[in-house]
Amino acid sequence: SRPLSELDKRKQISVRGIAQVEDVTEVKKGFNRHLHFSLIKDRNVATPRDYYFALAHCVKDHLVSRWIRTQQHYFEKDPKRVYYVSLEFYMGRALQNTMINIGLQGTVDEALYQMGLDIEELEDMEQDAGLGNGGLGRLAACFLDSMATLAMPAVGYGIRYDYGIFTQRIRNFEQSEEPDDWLRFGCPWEKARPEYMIPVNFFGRVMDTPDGKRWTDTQIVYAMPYDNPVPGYNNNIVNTLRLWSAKSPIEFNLKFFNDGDYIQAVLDRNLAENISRVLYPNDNMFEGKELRLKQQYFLSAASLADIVRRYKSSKFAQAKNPHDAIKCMHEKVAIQLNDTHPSISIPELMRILMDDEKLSWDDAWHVTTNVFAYTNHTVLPEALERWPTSLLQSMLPRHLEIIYQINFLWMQQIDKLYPGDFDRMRRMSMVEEDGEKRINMARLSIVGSHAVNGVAAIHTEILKRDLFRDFFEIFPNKFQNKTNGITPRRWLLLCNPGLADLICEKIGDEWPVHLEQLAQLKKWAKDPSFQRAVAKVKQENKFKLASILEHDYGVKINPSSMFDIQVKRIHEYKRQLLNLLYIVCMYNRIKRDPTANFVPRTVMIGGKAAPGYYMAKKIIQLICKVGHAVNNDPIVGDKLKVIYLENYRVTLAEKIMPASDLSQQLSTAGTEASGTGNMKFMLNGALTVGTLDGANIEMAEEMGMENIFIFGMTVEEVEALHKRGYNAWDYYNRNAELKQCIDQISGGYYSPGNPDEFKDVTNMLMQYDRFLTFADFDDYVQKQDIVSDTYANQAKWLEMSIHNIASSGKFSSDRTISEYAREIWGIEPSYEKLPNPHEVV
Ligand code: NBG
Repeated sequence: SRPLSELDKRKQISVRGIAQVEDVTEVKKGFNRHLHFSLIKDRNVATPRDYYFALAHCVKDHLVSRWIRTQQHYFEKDPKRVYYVSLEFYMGRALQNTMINIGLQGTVDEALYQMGLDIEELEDMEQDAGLGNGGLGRLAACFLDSMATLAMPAVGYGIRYDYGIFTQRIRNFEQSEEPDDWLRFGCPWEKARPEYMIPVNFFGRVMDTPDGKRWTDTQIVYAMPYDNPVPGYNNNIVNTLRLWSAKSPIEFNLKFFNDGDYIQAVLDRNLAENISRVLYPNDNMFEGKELRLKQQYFLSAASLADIVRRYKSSKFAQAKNPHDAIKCMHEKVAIQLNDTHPSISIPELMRILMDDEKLSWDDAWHVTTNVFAYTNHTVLPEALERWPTSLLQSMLPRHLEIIYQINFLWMQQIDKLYPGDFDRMRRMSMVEEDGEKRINMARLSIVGSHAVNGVAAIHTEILKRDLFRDFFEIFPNKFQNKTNGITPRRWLLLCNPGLADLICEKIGDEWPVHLEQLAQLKKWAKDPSFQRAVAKVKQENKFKLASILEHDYGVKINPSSMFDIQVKRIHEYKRQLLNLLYIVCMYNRIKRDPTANFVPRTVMIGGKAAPGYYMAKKIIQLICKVGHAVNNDPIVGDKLKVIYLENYRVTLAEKIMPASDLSQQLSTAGTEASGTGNMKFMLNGALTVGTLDGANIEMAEEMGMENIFIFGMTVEEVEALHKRGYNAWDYYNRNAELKQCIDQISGGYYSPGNPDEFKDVTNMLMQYDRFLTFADFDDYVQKQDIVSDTYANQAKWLEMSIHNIASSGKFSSDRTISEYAREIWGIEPSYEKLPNPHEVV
């Protein structure tokens, strides 16, 4: 394989920002200054990591005046603020994104070149900020980028986990987890703000006083804010992502040290700081752990205290008397809840408004419901949060009391609307009484918010017709759709500079902020010379990925094979097993007739399994074992290779998307709320084989059914099949290829010496597959065969690929965020630019 030459790289970057001599000199100076004063090293002893830190500090220097000016600008203008509260922000790396967004990339590249350093080597030293699990956390990160790019006065609030999503290792065909110690060498981007530390209360009891309710005898943990810059693209805006870290109070556990073990008391202070220790690694799965509830309240309480403090010191509030001011907080504050994870914020704001600010229940409720909006990200029942009241009672007694009161009034309302309809009251109550008594956090969030949204059209329809149907009946106007999106900066400009340049040559350089302009590319879809150029970029990206994979895993890849990729968290509903069954099917076909025509494929599957998710881990093991058999079978040669992409994460995605030919999106219709990986592939010119689920449907609408390989049941057909009763045996008996695959797996063909290795997987598929894998098998195989035929016709494939790129404008997170702004938050997106830092205004 042939990586880009030094000249090619420099040529690419030169298109996006010519370096000025003075700027280059300035960057070199800054870099050397940091190497000397911050790293305290000279070039004799500096390591690539030192150079990375020197560069990061130097780039950060270029951010700070923009950051300060942006905050001054917001204070002066005093607009309505938006707060995106999320337990996850899956940010990935910051260096290259920062350089691109502030227009410094060309300059830095030239400076490092002159100093004889390799920028990519330095960039590779940066740890991913892996503070998320998958789509939900990455969506929050894309939204921050878009909000800054659209000059919105937005702040992200999250937790500064000491350990992000675990590092996945594949050992002996199985996943093992390593802690992600991402802060080991420090984070050059963050700024601790100990002066804004906030006390957060836990446990204790509620007292009735003449002055109202008081929550007392609590244990206190401090929330220490760390601010991270979020630069907008080319507009000199820098917003803030504020991440909270748990700090033990000075006196914590030391009050009584004189009558006990002082050393032990000091050691125990760490216990309080465990709150922000580690990200829970579950995707689409609720686990009712006490520490997780502490994290949720810790984030909610610290963020709300901060939000209320900022509001009170705003010009708007300062111009009123304090009591009146607090009553109109919703005019200047919008808070978006990223799923129900931070939904304890709703009773927390009620508590602040009533107990601290002395508002009446009705005034407090008016403010609260107008401040909050709630985004639902899943319909899977096992993911819906239902906290036992016993846990809430001891950890957050005042909040449970408030929730009961909210629910009491809510039930009264239902009783008025539907007198005597007790079954409806049971269905709509926030308090679930069957089995252990629990609080249903989605119902609390719907009632406590003025807007509820799904994340793709089909998903929102399912919310309205199914999951939240009773609620939709009462509040038809509360429910909205906001189809997800991705930032075109990271997911095209940054990760695929070759394609970005090609697009610029055709349609100019405005598309990164006006992605709908990509539609203009349609007129060149059949143009042979444009097709050739697109093909060349794709091939170069494939060479590059192949050489990374060869270097990292020692696998030899046929770079002219179709790169067929499925990367996402491992989950039964995402049906990696369907992909696997077709792999086994292709393998058997090759063995049956090794001389038959075969379009070569390199199938790559990647993704993490939640450490406690047994079936997901089995699926990884099965993929790896099948890969082992296929890859080492001399009859197969380089027609088919199966590669498990270890430790899939934001940074690996940036390398994979530009090199992909085929994107697999196989969820059972009705289960994947949206998907966002699907959009990244499309934007980078991969074709999709997928079901009519989530945003796939809208992608198909945008590009036309002739440019996507859609297969399988619709949501309605899935529902009908569930009603009818699904029987895997019917499909197994009717399809000889399917039968052969299953018989091989269950017979131990891929687990020599241990025939029972995959019994649990085949038993699940045959006896209790909730996701109806076999029902879509036939159609999937037929579509995959068409995919291969199409790939053999490169002109056709490229035409479709260009149509994919050209149709992806809708899936910019700028579009998504503009809709949130106008239809939920009541603010306007803007393309205004702040002046450059050196310009005096
Ligand atoms: C996930 C969905 C995805 C969706 C992302 C972002 C959760 C709970 N949901 O389909 O599974 O794209 O959210 O909305 O993680």
